[in-house]
Amino acid sequence: MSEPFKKPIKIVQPLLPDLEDMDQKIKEIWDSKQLSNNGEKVVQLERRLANFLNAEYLSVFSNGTLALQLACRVLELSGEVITTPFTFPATVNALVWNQLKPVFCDIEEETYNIDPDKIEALITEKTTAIMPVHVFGNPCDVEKIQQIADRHGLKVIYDAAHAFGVRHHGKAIASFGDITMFSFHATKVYNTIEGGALVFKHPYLKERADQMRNFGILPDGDVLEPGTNAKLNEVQAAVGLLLLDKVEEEIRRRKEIAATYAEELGDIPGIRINKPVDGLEYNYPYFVITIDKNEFEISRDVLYEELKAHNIITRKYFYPLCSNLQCYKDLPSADKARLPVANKVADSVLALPLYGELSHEEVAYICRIIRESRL
Ligand code: T4K
Repeated sequence: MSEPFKKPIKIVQPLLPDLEDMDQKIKEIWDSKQLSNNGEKVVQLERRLANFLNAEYLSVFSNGTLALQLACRVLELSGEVITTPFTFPATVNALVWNQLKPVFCDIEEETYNIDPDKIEALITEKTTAIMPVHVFGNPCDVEKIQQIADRHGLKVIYDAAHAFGVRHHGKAIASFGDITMFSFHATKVYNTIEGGALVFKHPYLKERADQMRNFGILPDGDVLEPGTNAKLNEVQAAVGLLLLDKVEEEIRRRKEIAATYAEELGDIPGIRINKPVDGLEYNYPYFVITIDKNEFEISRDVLYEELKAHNIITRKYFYPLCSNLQCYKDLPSADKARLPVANKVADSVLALPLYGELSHEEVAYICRIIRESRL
């Protein structure tokens, strides 16, 4: 068996601006003495992001979770919202923070996304929206979901935390649904350290969200609806501006690494690689495999420990499943028998290290340990 790697291989390494470029931006901010509250850099970032993401109406926020919360608020949702259990807790938490009841729908085994064929059975007279997640950047079946929403008069909010820059059959990922949320957390393909954005279908939604991220203050100074503080600051916006020039190169490198992984691991019995769907311009946010314990001979959990013992840090995204968390497990829709695919996937999934600076030596080492672990 191989020796542990000389230094820990992290699952993610944040994309960083060059220090000299950052110095220059900091100097500009210091000179302006405007540190937050819709300063010049935030305005510039919103314009450039709108352009990059093909979005007509876009706003940035201090993180993706608050952005999702505000999306529910500006759409005036109430009652029940159908969502996926196979996601980061932030998705479901955002509903509960708006006094909305999450209703879990099972997922597709191929894409890990919400299964559109199982949504309609969950709709009641209390349902007001669907909140699907483009899991690991793979687009949901947006057409089927929109047809269901139209038939039942429901809103659609996409959690596209992982899907920055993704295009499907030539269409930008944010062109679907009423609102789409992107996360710009440090661990994402593109980041502003902490941050997020909403892309809106209608300008009035952007107008309301812009007020709500600034305490709900209206142009005349009055507050009609109490808002929150979800503003991005100027230093974070500067990071975002600089990283917009680097993100395409980052994605290109990740694509190469993902191809190496696929080549090295593709023929191992019991390993299935989560592949981008057809017709996709993908962003390679994670490299995810699922382990079939019977064929691979050891379980996902044993493989995780084996990799850890060799200084390779992986993540069981998304385990535990949201529907099995203490705070959600007693919901009627959280019953394991109703979510067989999601439970199976959550028990077998493993995200491997993926970032532009991951070296060929590191990828080769990770693949070797995975092969050796079943011997
Ligand atoms: N919806 C979905 C589907 C999401 O996945 C997320 C966030 C959200 C909504 C909410 O968006 P935000 O409010 O976060 O904008 C991480 C991230 O914190 C979280 O943003 C992300 N999803 C989630 C999938 O991953 P953890 O708890 O796994 O993070 P942590 O601290 O364990 O870090 C992961 C690895 O990254 C570690 O190996 C260390 C490394 N790392 C991390 C940071 C922050 C670094 O090397 N440098 C760093 O600065 O949640």
